[in-house]
Amino acid sequence: VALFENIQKKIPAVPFSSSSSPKKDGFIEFPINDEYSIYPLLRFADELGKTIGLNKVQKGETEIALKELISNVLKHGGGKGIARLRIDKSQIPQLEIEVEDWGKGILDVYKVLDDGYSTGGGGIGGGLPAVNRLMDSFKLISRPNGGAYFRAVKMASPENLASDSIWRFSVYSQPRVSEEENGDGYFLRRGGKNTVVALIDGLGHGIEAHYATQLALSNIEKFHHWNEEDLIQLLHEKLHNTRGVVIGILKTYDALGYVRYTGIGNIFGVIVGKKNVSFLNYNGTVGSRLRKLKSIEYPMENDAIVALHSDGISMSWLERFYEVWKGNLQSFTRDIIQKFGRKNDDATIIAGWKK
Ligand SMILES: [Mn+2]
Repeated sequence: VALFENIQKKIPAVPFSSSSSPKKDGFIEFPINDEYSIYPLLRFADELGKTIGLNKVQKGETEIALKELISNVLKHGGGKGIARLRIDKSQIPQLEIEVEDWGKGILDVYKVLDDGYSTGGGGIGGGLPAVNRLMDSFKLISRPNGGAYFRAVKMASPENLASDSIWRFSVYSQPRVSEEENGDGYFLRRGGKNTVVALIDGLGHGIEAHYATQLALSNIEKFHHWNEEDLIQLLHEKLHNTRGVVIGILKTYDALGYVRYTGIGNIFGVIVGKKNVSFLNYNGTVGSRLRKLKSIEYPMENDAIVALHSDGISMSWLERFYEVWKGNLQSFTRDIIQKFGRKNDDATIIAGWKK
């Protein structure tokens, strides 16, 4: 069973696993037979969208996703299927779409989600990647005996998550002395109400480390909204011809009192606050040796600092925190590199401050 799941927005108090056993309660079903099957679906989705307060953009995105899902059934899913729609108001109000077909299934679930990949048959090739990008959550299951299942969710803007706290970030990176290419890399992307941070250290240093890290970055660029466990699994597959990387991924949420961290190998992560907490990393190397891993949530109070850095920086700064912390993130990251950076390795630090 090939499974892919992508949840872009954190829903408070709902475990991730809840979406893997969807109940059929409250769904309205629509048969998919031909190109006209889309019209009743679009009308009903529009009605449901109004009920939960989707705005114009959200309704437009849902419409495109629906069209792509139905067109996928017609072109690649054997031409027949079923679509289901319902709304759920129990948490953040949301419109849920399920589509099933009885075609051949999907051989490579990651590949069909790559932008520019075409499943052939004259499609524009942007179908499923577009659904993945436009919806707040997207899941697909390809069954071993044929057929595919898709689930996509559009959430109304969660006004109740309005926030009074602000995250700031600063990054500082330098390659090993005498080396031109940096084997470290970082990713920092601010979403609506959350931020995705990744720190990557290619094994060793120099051009090959640089190559592995850049390949990881180009995939994170495309798939940063996936849940972190799936993202690291994807990177592991994409990097199998490289020397591999270690990686730490951090997600922060403006309105929530925690951050989520997922890490493999030698990346140092810590929250410096009333109490210091170090992040747990799993053993392994992305690209060559990876066991099952889990994201972990860590409480984070306002005014705390979070820092991720590569092993090119000595961890001893933590005991001498007030020599480098002057209430300014930029000077903090620069001073850490200058005072605690090792000359014989690439060194990178990303620090965040929740004010
Ligand atoms: Mn290193």
